Amino acid sequence: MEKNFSYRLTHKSTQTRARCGIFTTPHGEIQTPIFMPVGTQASVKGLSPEEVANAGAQIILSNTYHLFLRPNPDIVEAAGGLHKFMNWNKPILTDSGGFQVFSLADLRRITDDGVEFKSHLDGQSFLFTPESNIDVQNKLGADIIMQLDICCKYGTSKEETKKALDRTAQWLARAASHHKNPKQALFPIIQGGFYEDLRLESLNLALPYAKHGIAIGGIAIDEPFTELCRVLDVLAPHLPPQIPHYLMGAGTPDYILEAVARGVDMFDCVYQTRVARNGLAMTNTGTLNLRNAKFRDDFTPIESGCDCYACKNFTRAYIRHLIVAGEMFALRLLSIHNIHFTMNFMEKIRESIKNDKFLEFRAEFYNNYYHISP
Ligand code: PRF
Ligand code: ZN
Repeated sequence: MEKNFSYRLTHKSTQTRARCGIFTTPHGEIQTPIFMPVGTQASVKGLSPEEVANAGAQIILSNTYHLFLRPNPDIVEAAGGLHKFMNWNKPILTDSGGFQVFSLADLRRITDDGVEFKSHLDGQSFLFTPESNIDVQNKLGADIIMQLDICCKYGTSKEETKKALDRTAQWLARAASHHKNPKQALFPIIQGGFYEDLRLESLNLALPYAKHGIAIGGIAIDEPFTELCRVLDVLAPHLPPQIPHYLMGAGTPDYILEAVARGVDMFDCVYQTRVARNGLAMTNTGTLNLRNAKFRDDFTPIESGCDCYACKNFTRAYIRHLIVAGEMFALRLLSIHNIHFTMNFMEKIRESIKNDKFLEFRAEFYNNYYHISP
């Protein structure tokens, strides 16, 4: 019988824990380390699936919380699943919504059974249990689905963090026994905040369920960067090498470089498309704010040598004009460029790992992008 999922490591850095691999899913292969553009509402904001694919995306992320509230999972199921509904034929990952619900703060209540929350749209109350959340993700039909988890904010006490990780582990067991579709890989999520022993405990509780992949949650939120690195350093030696490791909600170049060095294979972030909507372009020499008047008569592309649609066809001056005039085409062009830039950055990371030059690549990138020498 043909296997629905497999992960094949192709290269390992001798300098760091960085690795390259190929993750096979029912909708195709993913080269890791990989960045996943975010399409919260079954759309990468402003772009057609064709544009997202042309920018180099191999897999996108969507959100159970949002699609549960609107249009609702039955509609997506009736459409034939998320892939058909949004006309994206490559792999999709859906996040459980644990993090979105966590962000609602006063609009939620957590019990052993699940999490009760009020819709940010109309205030209506709902309950996600680990089982009902799987039902929703089964209907959406993504290739990779995430367990319902509890994410603590930075600064949460050890006692409360421990309670959240215990519940997260119990919810994992319930999610795993409820999930029956072999065409969807369920990833457990490691929590445990910023406490070394709790992180390792959470990892050990997740391991028996980590068949196809494992995720690290609860970091890359608003903690200092050094704290994120510290948690990754604790986990890195213990992550099972034969499956992909996904760092949830991280995707700026510095986070990617440090996490790849610590063995992380998958990333997602709204940064690329969110900052595009503020006129920001990512380039190899740092970010450019195209609102700036100095670009008024700059008739060069966002980044020379970039072969994205925006750079091949338009100038900084034109895009600045669109931003100032409030034209939505500006955000589309910047989103295309930022996604293309990041996909290309991942490709360069993979190349550097293959040539065993990851550290050299990282040092050079930092030097050019952040103008700092590590
Ligand atoms: N849990 C889930 N999704 C997430 C996170 C998490 O902890 C994070 C934290 N960076 C981003 N997205 N389910
Ligand atoms: Zn470009």
